Amino acid sequence: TTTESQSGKVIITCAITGAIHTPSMTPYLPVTADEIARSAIEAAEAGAAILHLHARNPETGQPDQTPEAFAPILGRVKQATGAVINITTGGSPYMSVSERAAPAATYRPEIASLNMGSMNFGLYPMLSRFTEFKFDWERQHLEGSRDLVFRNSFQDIEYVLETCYGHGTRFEFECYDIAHLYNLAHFADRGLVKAPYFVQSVFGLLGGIGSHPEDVLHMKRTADRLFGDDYRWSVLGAGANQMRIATQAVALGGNVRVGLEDSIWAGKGELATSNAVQVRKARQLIEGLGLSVATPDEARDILALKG
Ligand code: KMH
Ligand code: ZN
Repeated sequence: TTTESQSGKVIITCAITGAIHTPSMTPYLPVTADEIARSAIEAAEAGAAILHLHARNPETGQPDQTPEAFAPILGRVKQATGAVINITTGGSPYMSVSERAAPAATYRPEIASLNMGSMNFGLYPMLSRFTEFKFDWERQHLEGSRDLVFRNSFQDIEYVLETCYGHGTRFEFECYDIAHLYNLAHFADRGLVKAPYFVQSVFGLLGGIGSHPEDVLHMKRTADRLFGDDYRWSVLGAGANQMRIATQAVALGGNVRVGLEDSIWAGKGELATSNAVQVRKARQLIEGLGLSVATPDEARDILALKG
């Protein structure tokens, strides 16, 4: 099982800024390269073995997927930490797949994310909570999601695999629904991906699977059946469900992803003041369950990364 193969070590991934949340939602969202790098370094110091990175335009806070936007972030983070770098190929659902793959293809990180299926991507429910926006793009970003398909066709997935695989980059397979596990199994059957698969199950995004404990169990049971010992499981709960989902998954032998990309909260109605705050919470729950947090090198071992 996944529990035995990890010998009690749990990998914390921290997703620093992403493309879901916007600057007006929280003053703690890192936006400039300097803020993103500092926040990532703090997260690594708090126990995150893997840093999942996006970049933003420093003036507007809009997601920026140009390789140039990543350069200063990567430089600083690599200099200050030994953490595993994970570059997004999801970018934002408003971008084309070639735009999305460019930073990972350019910088050849140990890990790149790979989104395993197309889906609706409903961010508009956040309009009921957040009403004041400093920039026009923020409201459009939420409103536009009523008619937004996050496109990850089979051809798109192959494109990302082709542009990144030759560099020894391995993948965080983002699975937002059960079908996405079957899509991964399909690529495994075709020999286009190699075990151990790092499966990141995403719960509670509108358009994907829900965040009920039964959803979490169903995801794990299906992955167990499809991949057996050939996968390592990690979970992320979007929004306020983050820690409840993390707790259930860690108890089941899984790894966890936290960070302001997926949730801006530290408790009910309480904004997380940093990424490190959430990493510390994850560490507490892991240690509270009698397990320990994997170092970056232990994570490299568990996930068979190039190092
Ligand atoms: N924001 C997450 C729900 C990516 O960057 O490839 C998924 C994600 C996508 O991290
Ligand atoms: Zn991401």
